[in-house]
Amino acid sequence: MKNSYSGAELISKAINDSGVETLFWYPGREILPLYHELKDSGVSIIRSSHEQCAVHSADGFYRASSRISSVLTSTGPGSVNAMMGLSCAYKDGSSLVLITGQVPTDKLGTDAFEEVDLLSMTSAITKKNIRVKDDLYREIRYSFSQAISGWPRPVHVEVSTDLFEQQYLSDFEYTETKTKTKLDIDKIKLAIKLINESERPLILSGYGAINSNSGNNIYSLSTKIGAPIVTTLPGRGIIDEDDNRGFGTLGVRGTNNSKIAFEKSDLLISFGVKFSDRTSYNLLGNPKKIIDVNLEKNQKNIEFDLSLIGDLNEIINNITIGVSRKSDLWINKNPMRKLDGISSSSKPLKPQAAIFEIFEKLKKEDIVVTDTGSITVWAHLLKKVHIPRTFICSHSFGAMGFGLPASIGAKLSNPEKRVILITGDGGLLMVLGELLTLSENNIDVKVFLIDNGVLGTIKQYEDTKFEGKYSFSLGKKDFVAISKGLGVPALRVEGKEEMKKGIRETLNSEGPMLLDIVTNPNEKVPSGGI
Ligand SMILES: Cc1ncc(C[n+]2csc(CCOP(=O)(O)OP(=O)(O)O)c2C)c(N)n1
Ligand SMILES: [Mg+2]
Repeated sequence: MKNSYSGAELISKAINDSGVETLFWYPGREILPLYHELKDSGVSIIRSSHEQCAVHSADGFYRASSRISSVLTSTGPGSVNAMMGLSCAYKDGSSLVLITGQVPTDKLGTDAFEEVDLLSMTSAITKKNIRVKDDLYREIRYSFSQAISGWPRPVHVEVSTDLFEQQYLSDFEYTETKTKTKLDIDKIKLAIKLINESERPLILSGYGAINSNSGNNIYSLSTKIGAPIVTTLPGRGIIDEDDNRGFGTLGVRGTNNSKIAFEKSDLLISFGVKFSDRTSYNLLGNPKKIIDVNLEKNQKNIEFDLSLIGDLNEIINNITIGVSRKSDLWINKNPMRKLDGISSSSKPLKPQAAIFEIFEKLKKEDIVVTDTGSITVWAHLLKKVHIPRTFICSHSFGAMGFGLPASIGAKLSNPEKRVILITGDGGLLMVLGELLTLSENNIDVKVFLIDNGVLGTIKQYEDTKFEGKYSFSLGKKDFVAISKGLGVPALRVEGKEEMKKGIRETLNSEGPMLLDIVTNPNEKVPSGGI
């Protein structure tokens, strides 16, 4: 039977029924009716310091858990601020639903106060963007199911402010239509044939395999056909990198082991790989055969010898049953090269020595989030990833300011796990308000600030390309005072012993803490991988 409900009631119920546990928002008059409906509805609500951060937090929530959350922002400027977060989630493949307020229906298209064409803006950075009209409950439920089906991507829903208080009849009926791609037996047979003919097969696993929880199945296939497993950057963790089958990352800043295995292999079998330019820069022109397995058709202009579209696990299992057993790994991995400077005691500290020391103290299941800059490179080179969704960075978009809000989302989706952030000073300065979000909500993120006083990545470039004419400064600031002023305990360390003690203290602290590690601005990230 249909009863009468306000638009805000319908949207709030749809958000709850879509399984949303946490919603990030920033206030605006136009969205208050929905906020007031939501706040006692069971969803946990976090007010971020900035709309960009609200979206990064929802993005981090998804990356660390594969569970969807939502963001609520207001008309005009409130929602334009969210565009950065949305771009990042879109490029990196994260599911979330952004609900934005819009001017009243009768003002649409009149250049009203705060009116801006949000749907045009988000059309390039969302999987779907819709303006809800009259079937609010169903349209919101549909938006959430779109965001999590297929390749994960954000969805934008725009609501004119008058709709929140308008009355509608609804019976809360919603039936999800799931389409499943039928298994193509002929292609499975062809894949089996190609693998049986191959002497040196190599498995490349991407973020799609993480989203499909395919780790165990990929491992079984690898064992049966003797194929090493290499991964993309976002695909790290599908195999424990300590395992003798895990050869590390392929592509930009990849491992030597993966590079050698790739060069010697005669067949590449890829699972859930986007083939971004970060992974495939050395793939084109290589004569080896490629079997690509993906949930959706790959948009990249790469010629595959065989492309299988559908449920990854179903495809992998059918291939594994059909292939002949081969002798074990056709190539063994070598010990990894140690990076220069990781044991250095020099003062100012080398950033790699500090990051190395932090990672030495972590447990396998701890979640590491990084911001963008030379710190991302150091962290990527120094971290061994053991478990999916425990190493998070803005891999395809490289957004500075992503780290702190994303780590908030990661912690909220994994309250039982330790979450640590590695950030640069430039990136942290962009999102300082999120320290207040940490302290106000007692969100237990350990913030490790690699404080080199410069935009390290830019300085390194200017040093090499512009004859050392590093031309600007990040200014004089006291991060400890700033952090404490925003309610997060903080400590500044300089020498090696001080740094080691500070890391111990931070990791053992109760609640959030910031460790300001002063490092050498002249240290350069190495070229290539390890
Ligand atoms: C939002 C944004 N603005 C600018 C850039 C370009 N950029 C990439 S890294 C970087 C410097 C980062 O500096 P910092 O956070 O201090 O880290 P460091 O490189 O010093 O370790 C800049 C400006 C970017 N990636 N994102
Ligand atoms: Mg810096």
